[in-house]
Amino acid sequence: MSVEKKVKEEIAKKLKLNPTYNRTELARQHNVSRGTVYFIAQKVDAILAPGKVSAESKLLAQKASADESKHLYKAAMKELEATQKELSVFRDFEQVRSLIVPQMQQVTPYTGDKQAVPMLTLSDFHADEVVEADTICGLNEYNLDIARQRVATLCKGAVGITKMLKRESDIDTMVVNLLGDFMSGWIHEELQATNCMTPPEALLEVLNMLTGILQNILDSGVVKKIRVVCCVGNHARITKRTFFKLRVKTSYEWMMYNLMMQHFAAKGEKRISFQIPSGYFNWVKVLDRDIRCHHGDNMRYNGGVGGIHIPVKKAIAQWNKARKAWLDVFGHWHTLIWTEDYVINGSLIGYNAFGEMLKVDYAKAAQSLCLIHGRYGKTAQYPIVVQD
Ligand SMILES: [Mn+2]
Repeated sequence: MSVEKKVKEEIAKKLKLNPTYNRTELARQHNVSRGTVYFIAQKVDAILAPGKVSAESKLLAQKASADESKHLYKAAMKELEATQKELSVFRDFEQVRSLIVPQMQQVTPYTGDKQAVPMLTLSDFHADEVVEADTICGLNEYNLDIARQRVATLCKGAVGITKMLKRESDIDTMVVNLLGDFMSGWIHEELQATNCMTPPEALLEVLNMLTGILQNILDSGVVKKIRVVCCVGNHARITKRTFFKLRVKTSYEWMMYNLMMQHFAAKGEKRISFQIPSGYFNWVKVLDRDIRCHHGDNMRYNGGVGGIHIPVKKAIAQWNKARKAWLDVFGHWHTLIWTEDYVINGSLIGYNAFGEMLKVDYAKAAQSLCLIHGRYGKTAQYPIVVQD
């Protein structure tokens, strides 16, 4: 019920109870004009004593009625004005619209060079290491069970993304970079005390994990061939400090890669080939582009402002003087970063005290898959996030 109606009813009620109620007083009480009161009184009088309406109240009632009509007229005019204004905006828009002619294209499947190679980069599993959630503010938790679950997620992601990429590109080969630190080893006293496996146990676990990943991809039929490019990390070493000249052959990972290669050779598996490293770098040519793969520990970074990019760019510029790479691909920093010139892989272990100490950006555990396109170069880039 509108307030106005309520007020009118209130006045009528008072007049019915006392037909001689002072009209002026009533008007003042309800903050309405005397005319309104007389108008109401006229109606009440008509009910209480038909035929006894005074000339004065008749006149005042007519005035009140006229006032109300005037008020309604003014409101209607105002509304009309607003509507006209709105309409003119639409008229202007119509004029502008006729000036814009969208250039429509015929969207047909791409017919140029569609050759492409998905490049899956795996590194930094640290499968023997344990991350207790409460030591890292609950940001991550890691143990052997979680590592195995993450590997399962990784397989699904790698196969699923490649299937999707095949819808628009001709893909028959996948490059899988195995860039080291799949195990943490006993290189520090702390790891020796806290790891869930000894280095030889870790070696066997990771050997089975990686062989499984490769076999899964082959079995999925998503690619016809896999080229595996291997690099050793800094963690799987058998020496106290990383050897420079003998880096590769003092690493459990070098042994593991050889075992993997022999495993597939013994099975007579022709669809997979291995590039075992002999130094820090392992180069791979993908669709005529030179890619320099390495673990990523040969760069110094101590959490400086500007992030890891400055030392990385400096290192790449120096290495390029010796042999120019189209792209550098490495891990070690546990942070997934894609740029034009380099790809830094994430980790399977995820955020831990190492990341906290390095002050790298927090990120969920992830590995990298990107597409090298014959015509367009490095195009699609997918993080395979393996952490729930
Ligand atoms: Mn490392």
